[in-house]
Amino acid sequence: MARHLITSAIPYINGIKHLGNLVGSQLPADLYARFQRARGNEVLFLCATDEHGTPAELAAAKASKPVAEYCAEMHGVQAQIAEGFRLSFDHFGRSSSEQNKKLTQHFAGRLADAGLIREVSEKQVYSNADGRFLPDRYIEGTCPNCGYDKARGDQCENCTKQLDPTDLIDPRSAISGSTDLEVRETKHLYLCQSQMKDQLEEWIDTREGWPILTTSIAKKWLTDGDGLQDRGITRDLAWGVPVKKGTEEWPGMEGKVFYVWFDAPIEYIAAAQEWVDAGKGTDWERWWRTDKGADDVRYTQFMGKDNVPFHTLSFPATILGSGEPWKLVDYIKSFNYLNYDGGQFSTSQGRGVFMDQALEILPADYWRWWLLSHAPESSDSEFTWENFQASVNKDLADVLGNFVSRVTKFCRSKFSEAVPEGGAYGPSEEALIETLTTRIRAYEGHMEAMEVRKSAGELRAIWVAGNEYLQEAAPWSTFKTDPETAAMQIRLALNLIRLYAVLSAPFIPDASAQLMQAMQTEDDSWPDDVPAALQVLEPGHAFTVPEVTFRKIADDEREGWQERFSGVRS
Ligand code: B3M
Ligand code: ZN
Repeated sequence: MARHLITSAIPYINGIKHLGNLVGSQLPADLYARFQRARGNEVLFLCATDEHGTPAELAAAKASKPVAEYCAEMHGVQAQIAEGFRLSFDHFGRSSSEQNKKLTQHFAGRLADAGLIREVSEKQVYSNADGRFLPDRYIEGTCPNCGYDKARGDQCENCTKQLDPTDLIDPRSAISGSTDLEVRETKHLYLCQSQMKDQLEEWIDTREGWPILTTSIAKKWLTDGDGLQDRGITRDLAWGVPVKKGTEEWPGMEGKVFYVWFDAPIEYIAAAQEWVDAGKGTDWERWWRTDKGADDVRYTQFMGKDNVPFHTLSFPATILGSGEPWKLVDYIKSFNYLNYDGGQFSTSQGRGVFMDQALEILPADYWRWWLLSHAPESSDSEFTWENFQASVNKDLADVLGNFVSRVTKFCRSKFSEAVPEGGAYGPSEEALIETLTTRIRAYEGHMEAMEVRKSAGELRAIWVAGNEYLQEAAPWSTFKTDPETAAMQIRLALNLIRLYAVLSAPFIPDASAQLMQAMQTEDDSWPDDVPAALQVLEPGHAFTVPEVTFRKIADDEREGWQERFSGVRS
């Protein structure tokens, strides 16, 4: 049994995420976690809310709430929506936890002891109108790298370049819009990433089979311009992890907090501690400490491409620099962007479909299927309502749903609500089993490789194979002349429904559970042996005809949604 540690990038606390966020990290991570569990492997799947820094402060101010209260509330909201999408986290933590605070301060202390942190007296932007320093996202302006005019002080959304607020051209305050800014002196801590350049580069060069999207972004920041830059890891903010050297005060750093991107990835570790402290697990170190058994763990991270620099460079620099035996990531699966109907999904502009809205319209499985089967892997992809309607109607309703309904209803009307006996499988059944075996092995290979679209394509082909068989075997005609053979065909088809439920569960868990229940079985063992898997439901085994598994989306309904989601969310 293999052991898989799986983390999804932790979503910012500042509001409900849109479908583009979902498909870029949490949803494919869930697919992989469910698949690994289904294969009988041990999985620890962690996520959390990213609660510090300017995004949280800004959102709380907008909601007129104290930031701690705002975060607690929004964590609850995000946790509930995650459940609605059936994201099967073993724990959904909070980066503002006590565990993360301690761990973050611990790492800072270790890095300081290793000589990897230096104090810098620097000039920072101060807003006279707002009466405060303006770090990160409090400043907007034009990106010096690509010219994008809405770049933020920490990163340009357009070209992914990590920025410092003072890099921006024509800066303005994101709080008040004021351009009455001046530069003042303040002291901050820098992580000496440049000292670790060779170590990081060697580590990245020796990662096998990493996606190009991941390594190319990492290499770019290692080698572009002057190479890897030291990063400021503290901020003049009130909300965050107070700057300390382990458990000691840090002279000169009073009233400052760590930069949100310093403590956020450390939450991956803290979430495992939270999981134990919440009584859900017993030993977090065997997942995270290579001296305590984590050597055999395979650690996979899921994220959007804009998060890659932090996960390939900054976080590994923290881990390696600590000199302690922490587990490093084994594989980073990164995603491009999902666009919305001719433009971008945008949280700040309220453009697109947000997770809560999606669930108001249709159950999670419809969204999971569409999003995963159109995951932005090799390039950006686009959500359109037409495509969503077409995929749902075809793949889910016509292919899978229809198969289930025809088979169960036919059996009930011609035989009974129990698996009929019939004779032995003939040549067309053997041929189907062979096709299915080949396809199921391919499906496993794609899932193992986290090729999300290819996996969906293979699963769809597995559903189609059953439909084609049914169409050809035509038990409804066979029945008239040879009920014995029709019985055998239906026995196979009912077994296929169970097999589909098992194979499809990582994609569409609710529908799979419904089918398992209709087939009145709890045997969800993975079909390592396909012929055997198609004998699990024995003659006489009772089943029920399930309610509609997937319904079709009508044109007027689709038009209504198109209209409703054409503007911006207020
Ligand atoms: N919260 C950014 C994002 O949600 C950030 C990820 C942190 S992962 C440690 O895209
Ligand atoms: Zn840019």
